[in-house]
Amino acid sequence: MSKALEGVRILDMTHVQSGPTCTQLLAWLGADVIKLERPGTGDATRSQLRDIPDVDSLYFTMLNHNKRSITLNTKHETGKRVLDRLVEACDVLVENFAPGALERMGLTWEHIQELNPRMILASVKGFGPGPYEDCKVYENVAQCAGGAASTTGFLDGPPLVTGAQIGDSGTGLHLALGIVAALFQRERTGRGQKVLAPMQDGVLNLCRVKLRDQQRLERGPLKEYSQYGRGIPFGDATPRAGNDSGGGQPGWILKCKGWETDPNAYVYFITQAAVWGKICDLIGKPEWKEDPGYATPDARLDKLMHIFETIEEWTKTKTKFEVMEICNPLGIPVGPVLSMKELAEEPSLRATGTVVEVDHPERGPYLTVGCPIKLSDSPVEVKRSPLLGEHTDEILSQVLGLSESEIAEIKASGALGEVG
Ligand code: CAO
Repeated sequence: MSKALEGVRILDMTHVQSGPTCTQLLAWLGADVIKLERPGTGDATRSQLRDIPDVDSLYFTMLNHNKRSITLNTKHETGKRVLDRLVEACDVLVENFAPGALERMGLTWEHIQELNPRMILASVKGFGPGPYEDCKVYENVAQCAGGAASTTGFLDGPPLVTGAQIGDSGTGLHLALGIVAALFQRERTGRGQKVLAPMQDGVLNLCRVKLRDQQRLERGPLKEYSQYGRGIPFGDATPRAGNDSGGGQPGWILKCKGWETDPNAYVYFITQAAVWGKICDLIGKPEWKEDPGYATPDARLDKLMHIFETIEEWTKTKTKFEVMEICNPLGIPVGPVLSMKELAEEPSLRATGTVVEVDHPERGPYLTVGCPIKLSDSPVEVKRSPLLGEHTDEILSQVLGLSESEIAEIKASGALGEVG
C-alpha cells in the first residue's frame, strides 16, 4: 500500500528530542528521512541515558525510527559541498540547532533558496523573534517560559513541570503540521518557504485554556477552580489548579482501593452535569439530586472539594478498573491513572501498534511508542533506528548519484571523519 508522504525526501539535521520527533512522524507517514549526523558521535542522545554500554540509548532509538543515517562533517570544505548536493536533492530540511548554527555551516536561507527554490526549511527554536531569540532551550525551559509550569501543580506548592514532553515532542508535532502544510502550498506555488515552530509558542498554544482563564480572572473569580470553593482569594494571574479539570465539567483525581501501597491506584472522576443524578445514586447520595445546594452545576461550585471527598469514599471501595467498569455504562466520564508498566503491558495498545516491540541489532528487542496517528490508507510499520552512518554510502550513491570513485574521494578528503 502507498504511504501519505511517499516521494517526499527530508534532510533531517535534527538532534535531541524536538526535531527528531517531528522527522520520525514524517517518516512514519512515508517520507524518506535522511538523518545527517556528526561523524564520530552523531546525535548526542545516542550516548545519553544509556542502559547498555556502547549501544545506542533508548532515548535515541525511540525517537529515530524509520530513518536512514549519514555522517558528514558539515564544517569541512568537501562536507559543505556534499551538504549543498543534499539540499538540492531533498524537499525539506528540518533542523533544531541552537540559533545561528545552521548559518555558521553556510546554510543561510538565501543560499538554500539558490540551491533549491522548492526547499522547505523547517526549524525548531526555543523562542521566536524577541528578547530571547538567541537562547538555547531544553524541554523544561520551554515548559516554564510557555506558561505550563506556572499553571501546573498545587496552589501551595512551587511551579511544576509535567512528564508529558510538551516542549519537545509537542513542538515537534507543531513543526510537522507546518511542514505538511508548506508541502501542500508548494503544490500550488512551486516555492518552498521557512517554517518556524518556537518551543515557547508551542507550549503556550497547549496552555491556551490558561490564557482564557487569565482574561476571565479580570472579570471575577474562577468559580470552577476548587480554590473558589475553599474560599482562597485569587491573585492577578491564572493560578495552579491542582487536579481541577480545566474545562466546564468539574473533575478531580480520587483514591481507589489499594491507594495506600499502590502509587497509581487513582482514578480521574468527572462530575459531568448530564449524569449528576446517576452519580448521586451511585455514591449513596440520592438526596443531592433535589437538594437546591447540589442540584445544579452552579450551586455545586462552592462545594466541589466536599463533593469529591464524598465520591472518594465510594471510589476507595473499588479498584480503578472496577470504577471504570461501573461508571462507563452509566455514562460517567472516568479514567484510570495508568502507570508506564500498565501501558507497556496493555494488549489493546499493542494491537493498534501504539506500543510496539522493535528488534535492534545491538540492543535486541525493546518497546517503543509507535505512530499515534492512524491513517486508513497509509499504514505504519515501525522500523528500528539506524546505526550511526549506517547508510552513508547508500545515500551518497542512491540519492546523490555519486560513483564509487567519487565516494572514495569524499572519504579520502576527511569530510566523513570526526569533527575537529
Ligand atoms: N558536522 C559539523 N558540525 C556539526 C554537525 C556536523 N554534522 N552537526 C552539528 N554540528 C555543530 C554545529 O554546527 C554547532 O557548532 P557551532 O556552534 O560551532 O556553530 C555545534 O555542533 C553544536 O550545535 P548546537 O549549538 O545546536 O548544539 P548544543 O548541544 O550546543 O545545544 C540545544 C543543544 C538543544 C540546546 C540547541 O541545539 C538548541 O537550543 N536548539 C533549539 C531548541 C531545541 O530544539 N531544543 C530542544 C532540544 S530537545 O530537549
